[in-house]
Amino acid sequence: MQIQWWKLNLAIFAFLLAVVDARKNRYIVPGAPWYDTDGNLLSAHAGGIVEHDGKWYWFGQNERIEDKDLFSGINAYSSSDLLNWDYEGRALSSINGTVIGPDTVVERPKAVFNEETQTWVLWFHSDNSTYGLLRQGVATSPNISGKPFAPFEQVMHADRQLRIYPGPYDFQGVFSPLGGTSQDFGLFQDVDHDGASYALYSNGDADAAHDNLIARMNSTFTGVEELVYEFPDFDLEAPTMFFSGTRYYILMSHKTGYRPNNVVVFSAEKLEGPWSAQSYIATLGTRTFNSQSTMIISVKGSERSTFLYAGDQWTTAKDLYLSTYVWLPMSFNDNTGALNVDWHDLYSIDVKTGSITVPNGESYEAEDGEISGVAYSTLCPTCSGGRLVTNIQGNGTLTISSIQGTGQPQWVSIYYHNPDGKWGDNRGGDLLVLNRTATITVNDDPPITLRQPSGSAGIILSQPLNVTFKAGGENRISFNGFRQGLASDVDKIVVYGNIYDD
Ligand SMILES: *[C@@H]1O[C@H](CO)[C@@H](O)[C@H](O)[C@H]1NC(C)=O
Ligand SMILES: *[C@@H]1O[C@H](CO)[C@@H](O)[C@H](O)[C@H]1NC(C)=O
Ligand SMILES: *[C@@H]1O[C@H](CO)[C@@H](O)[C@H](O)[C@H]1NC(C)=O
Ligand SMILES: *[C@@H]1O[C@H](CO)[C@@H](O)[C@H](O)[C@H]1NC(C)=O
Ligand SMILES: *[C@@H]1O[C@H](CO)[C@@H](O)[C@H](O)[C@H]1NC(C)=O
Ligand SMILES: *[C@@H]1O[C@H](CO)[C@@H](O)[C@H](O)[C@H]1NC(C)=O
Ligand SMILES: CC(=O)N[C@H]1CO[C@H](CO)[C@@H](O)[C@@H]1O
Repeated sequence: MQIQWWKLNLAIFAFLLAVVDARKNRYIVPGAPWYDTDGNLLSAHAGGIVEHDGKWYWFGQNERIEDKDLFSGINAYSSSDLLNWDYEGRALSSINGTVIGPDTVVERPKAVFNEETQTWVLWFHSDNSTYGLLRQGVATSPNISGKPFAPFEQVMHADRQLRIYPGPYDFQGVFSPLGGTSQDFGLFQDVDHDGASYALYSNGDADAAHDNLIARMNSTFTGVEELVYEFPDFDLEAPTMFFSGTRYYILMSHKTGYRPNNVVVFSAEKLEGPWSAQSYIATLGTRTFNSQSTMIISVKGSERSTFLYAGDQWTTAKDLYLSTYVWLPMSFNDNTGALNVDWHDLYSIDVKTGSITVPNGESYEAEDGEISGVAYSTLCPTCSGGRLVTNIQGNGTLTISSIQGTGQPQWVSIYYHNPDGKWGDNRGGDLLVLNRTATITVNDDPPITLRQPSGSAGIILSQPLNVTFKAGGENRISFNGFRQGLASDVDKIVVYGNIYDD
């Protein structure tokens, strides 16, 4: 039989297309590991985002497990739908022997385009390893990213290739803004008014400091020119700002290191103030869903403007690479200045219209499952169905059965209760995040270990899990304590549709 090569080639081509298509994310999933379109873990922490030519560009700290340096680089990613991100390369890498060397601190990168010079300017917090220098730095580039132009370096991994495109940004220098100190960094460009840009930062931890500043950049966006407002003695960090069309809102976290706390918001009609009193943006005891503010994504769609809160769900300094992202839509009231970040296990966003779609999942209550050993079901006033399953440790197990699956990777949200933590905003306080750890087994698959960071009494948090069930209704999930230890209480699980577009 004669092989028809063109048919074979067409089949291979169609197969490749199908593989690529099958991997398109359908949802934004707060707290889940996020993979770029090459299949690598997305590493863009404490980031900033900017829209350009119909695409979003996300700049963030590279914290990959294989890069051990304190400062290894700033990564850039691009996306036209906010769901699927292409790696655009290193915007900036460390430079030996300079103030942005591998043993220095370069954090919270934010990029902005300057019309006057037709230049992209990448701003960041610059410091030494003990955070004693408290400066800002800038790098500039004629292009927002370097991917199509620069040659790349290939790094081989066991199962994949990581391409590192050296960034196009040229390091310009670091400085002390207005002759003062600068800690953390946020950037706001007032595109709805005069297009001016502002540096948002704290002036540090010295006794005379603890203030939060809004300072106007000069016309080339390469320096800070004038103090516009100072929040006196608020002792906050991780600032990010947006303009709603009526009011400016600034979000900031308290200073508790990598441990999350309750992010606050202030609002004003003018950047010079008067600014409102502060208020919390999320349910107390969730510590802003265990995240710290970093940027706001403004989606100005044809039907509505949607503003997404974007925060970092940090792990610890030792395992930063496992930190994830919490992006959630915000609702706010321009009459009162109230702003809320509401939890969704997952959602999709239509960047053309600006609308958010929250899919329905199938809920399975823990108390309806099979409970054995020392585990038991008990009343829980804040739980769905009014009950949860507790004391999951030792021989105590919970098994939820008859779960409907699709045979494809699906998101499953585990609603759990871990009240061990003591939330608080004061840095001197007892702020430990006390995670319990569960061992979760899906059907007869190898067990998964799930860290369950604490909330507070009665606070039910939800964590996404990527699960591949068998197609049909014959699936089960069981919960044990990791190494027989105490796992979190389980309220329910919610099974959603497929992770990827069909
Ligand atoms: C930077 O210094 C390290 C350690 O001395 C060295 O291994 C590395 O090759 C240097 N990198 C560059 C780009 O010079
Ligand atoms: C960082 O800078 C401060 C202020 O100059 C200094 O006291 C401290 O020793 C420096 N840290 C390191 C690791 O060089
Ligand atoms: C910027 O893009 C232009 C093409 O638009 C290219 O010629 C140039 O080399 C790029 N510059 C850098 C620094 O990548
Ligand atoms: C802005 O500030 C930077 C840093 O001081 C300086 O290099 C630049 O020339 C300034 N731009 C203008 C227009 O003054
Ligand atoms: C589970 O362990 C407890 C002691 O921790 C024991 O009293 C009980 O009999 C055990 N139950 C089963 C079903 O093995
Ligand atoms: C989900 O799990 C599947 C199967 O292990 C894996 O191929 C896929 O990359 C995972 N996707 C995400 C988004 O975690
Ligand atoms: C964020 C956090 O507190 N993580 C802790 C979870 O538990 C592991 C070990 O049990 C600790 O090493 C982490 O620090």
